[in-house]
Amino acid sequence: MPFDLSLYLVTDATLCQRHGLERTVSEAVRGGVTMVQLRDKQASDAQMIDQARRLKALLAGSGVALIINDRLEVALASQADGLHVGQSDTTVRQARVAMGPKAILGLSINTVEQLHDAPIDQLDYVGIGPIFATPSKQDHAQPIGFGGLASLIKDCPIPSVAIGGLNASHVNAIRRAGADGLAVISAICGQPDPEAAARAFQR
Ligand code: TZP
Ligand code: MG
Repeated sequence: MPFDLSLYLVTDATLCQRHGLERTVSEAVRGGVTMVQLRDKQASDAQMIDQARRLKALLAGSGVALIINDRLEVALASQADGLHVGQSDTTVRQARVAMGPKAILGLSINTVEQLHDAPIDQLDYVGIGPIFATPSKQDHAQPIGFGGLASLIKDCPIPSVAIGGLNASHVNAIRRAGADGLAVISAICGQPDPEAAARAFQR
């Protein structure tokens, strides 16, 4: 499946409670979200498989790819479009073997060493961040700012998406740094109107 990193919604179970997961995602897609990652650190695999299947049905025919955070088994069981892993999760090579050549695989990157160590030939994109400190991820790595983002992107031969503390006011700076898009949790999840919150990024 082709994918578009322009506005990548990462879900959060607590913040999405405001409108419910499915309603948050469907409204956000109506507002212009181009890619969705199901991320839930608390749910069991079975719960997450159920959520993923619902989101997959909801996104069918929209052209919006569904990516699963961390859990290879969930991605496989739900036939999601891809998997996003962190530095300490299922390895990219394992995921590629298990999911096959068509799956969309993403890896989180925070330093130039991590970029150089990444199996770039097995990856479809990297998530770079956090750009700013954020309460949305516990124990996140050191924020790198727009300067850190730009210098990592200079060395990065594959598409990239910036994450961490971003909102619609950052779109131009992220573009100037060379990223293909922004990934956000709190700027859309938990907002009073997820559709309007997503639309704000397009203006
Ligand atoms: N990885 C790095 S920062 C982050 C993740 C999952 C959280 C981003 O959330 P927010 O609310 O967009 O800052
Ligand atoms: Mg992870």
